[in-house]
Amino acid sequence: MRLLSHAHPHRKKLFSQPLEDLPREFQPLEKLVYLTPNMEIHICEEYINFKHRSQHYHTMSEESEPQIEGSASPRERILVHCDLDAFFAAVEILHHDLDPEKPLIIGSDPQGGRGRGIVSTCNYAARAFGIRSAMPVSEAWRRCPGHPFGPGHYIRGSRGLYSRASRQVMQILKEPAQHFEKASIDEAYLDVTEQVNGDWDAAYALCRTLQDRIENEVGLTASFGIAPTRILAKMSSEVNKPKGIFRILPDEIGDFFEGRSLREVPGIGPKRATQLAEWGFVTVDEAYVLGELALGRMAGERFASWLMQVVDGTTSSEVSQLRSRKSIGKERTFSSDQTDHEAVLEVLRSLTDGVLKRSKEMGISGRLAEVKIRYTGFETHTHGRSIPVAMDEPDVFLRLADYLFATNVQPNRGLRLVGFRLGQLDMPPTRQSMLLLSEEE
Ligand code: TTP
Ligand code: MG
Ligand code: MG
Repeated sequence: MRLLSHAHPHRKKLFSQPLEDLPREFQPLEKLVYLTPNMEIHICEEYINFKHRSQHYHTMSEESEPQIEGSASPRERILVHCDLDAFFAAVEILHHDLDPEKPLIIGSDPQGGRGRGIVSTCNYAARAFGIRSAMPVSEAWRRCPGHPFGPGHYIRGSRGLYSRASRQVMQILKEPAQHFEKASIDEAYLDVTEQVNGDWDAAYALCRTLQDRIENEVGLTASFGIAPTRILAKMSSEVNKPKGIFRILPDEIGDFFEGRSLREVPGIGPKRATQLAEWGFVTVDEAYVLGELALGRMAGERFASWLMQVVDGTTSSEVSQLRSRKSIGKERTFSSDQTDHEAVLEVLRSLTDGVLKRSKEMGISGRLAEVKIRYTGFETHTHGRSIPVAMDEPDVFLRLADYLFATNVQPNRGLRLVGFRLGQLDMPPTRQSMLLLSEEE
């Protein structure tokens, strides 16, 4: 139902190839839309941001898109994007009870300014020195040296802490949302349209509540964006950072882009922005008023079409776990290399079981079973097998894991790690797909 709304009625030209230069998240779905003689619209949609492509077909008649009075139209979803503020740094401050007013930089070892790695992130006090994520750590040191030369506090960071904090936050965000999607370690999308009954003020109040809960229960500050599409929600969460909430109503999108730098649009990288600036286009509205045709001549048709859709508010508003996930996996590293393969197989079984439990919780199924084996000396092999339809039945994957391990493990070799991964993810299995499989057995 909702998918139809993504097919812009005035723009029949559809993507046939992914926009290579956009980050995965914002690559539009590859779509083929065609009309049948009885005016049915067929949408063939390919989730191009998956490693293993899977196709979904949707069929619906054109009249079946009613405008329901009093509630949001199918096109008008209310999406929330939440992004934690200076995430890694905030977790370290909380964990080590550090002074948030002192510049804290998380990243590779600065080695007194000679370090060759990069900055992961830094707190807002460090940002005042001009330090940013992905900056060479030597440059960060130059701007704000560490002890004993300056006030900078440099930490390598501890992933485990961040994952734990992330899980706590996601648990809070998941609660009220019918559609929830963890997009990265510190951000998530929520479709709250139904929960707030299409009311944008209620959505704002909900974000305030979530923001307070994250602060009180986890001790971290978060920023929220509320808007009708994913990309707009993501851009909004940046606007009032830190600890901000910003909302773009559907009729405010044009105003929002007025004077806003093209560089602020996720998906427009420095290369593209520089190219556009050379032609004299620095802001989104300057590029937009050119029109799709003229902009397309200069910057490429796919880019032009995409940018028009961003400003028209017709890019994706789909919130689904599947968008950000390629696979679900678990692995175990042994403290000493194992020669008892039977015992390792038992571990593999319990990991597989854990993965399938997790996928059930998330409402996700998969087609690919993959077993990973690392031998003494770090030599790593993965062995995979696909089934014809996506499933989330533990028994099916336990048998596949057994089979893949037994037929591939090299006898008499020490094992250092074993893992299981469920790939080629899809929505939960339909009754039909279950039937198909049982017929094959
Ligand atoms: P971001 O949300 O991009 O940044 P942030 O949370 O640190 O700051 P902001 O307040 O602007 O949201 O990234 C989340 C975490 O991901 C960040 O804390 C550290 C990590 N990260 C890296 O390790 N390398 C990077 O280049 C970036 C951008 C982030
Ligand atoms: Mg963040
Ligand atoms: Mg983030």
